[in-house]
Amino acid sequence: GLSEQEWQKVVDIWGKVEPDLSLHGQEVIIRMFQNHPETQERFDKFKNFKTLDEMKSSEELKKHGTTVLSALGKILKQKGSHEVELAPLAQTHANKHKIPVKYLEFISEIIIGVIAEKHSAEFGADCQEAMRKALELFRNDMASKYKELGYQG
Ligand code: CLN
Repeated sequence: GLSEQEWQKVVDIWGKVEPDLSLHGQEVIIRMFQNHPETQERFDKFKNFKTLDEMKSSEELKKHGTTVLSALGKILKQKGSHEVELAPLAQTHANKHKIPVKYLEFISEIIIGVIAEKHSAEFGADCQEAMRKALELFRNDMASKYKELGYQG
């Protein structure tokens, strides 16, 4: 798990992300589609986007980015006691969207990359490490839930 100081770093940096959640979310989703095109295929509503312009000008994509990051923020703020928030997410991502754990790894690295770019001064090595651990915990707990649900992920 993470120490109290590590959780504090995670929560503090999230406080820098939150005022501009939709911009961060849009960036995360676009970068994920560009770096890992197989993830785009999972979205009926986005799979036909071809160009970067199309992605950038989509309000729907921006809205989805906000949805994802606000769900993640709620989870991170639980500092590991996220059972209640995580269970429904594991349920939909296993049974409905069929999202392998590998894709959760992709998005985790991208989230770290986007924060590093936008908040380099506040997101030093120790803070990055804390965020990486928090996202690992999130993924591990998603993976355990997946198994309970009979999805190998
Ligand atoms: Fe996701 C929908 C949170 C990673 C694919 N995702 C949702 C919803 C979230 C949410 C809240 C709406 C409610 C629901 O269906 O449940 N997703 C998250 C969080 C993360 C996340 C938090 C990790 C940080 N999701 C992913 C990916 C995966 C994916 C690993 C593919 C690439 S990133 N998510 C989906 C899909 C939907 C969805 C396909 C359904 C979108 C729609 O059609 O509305």
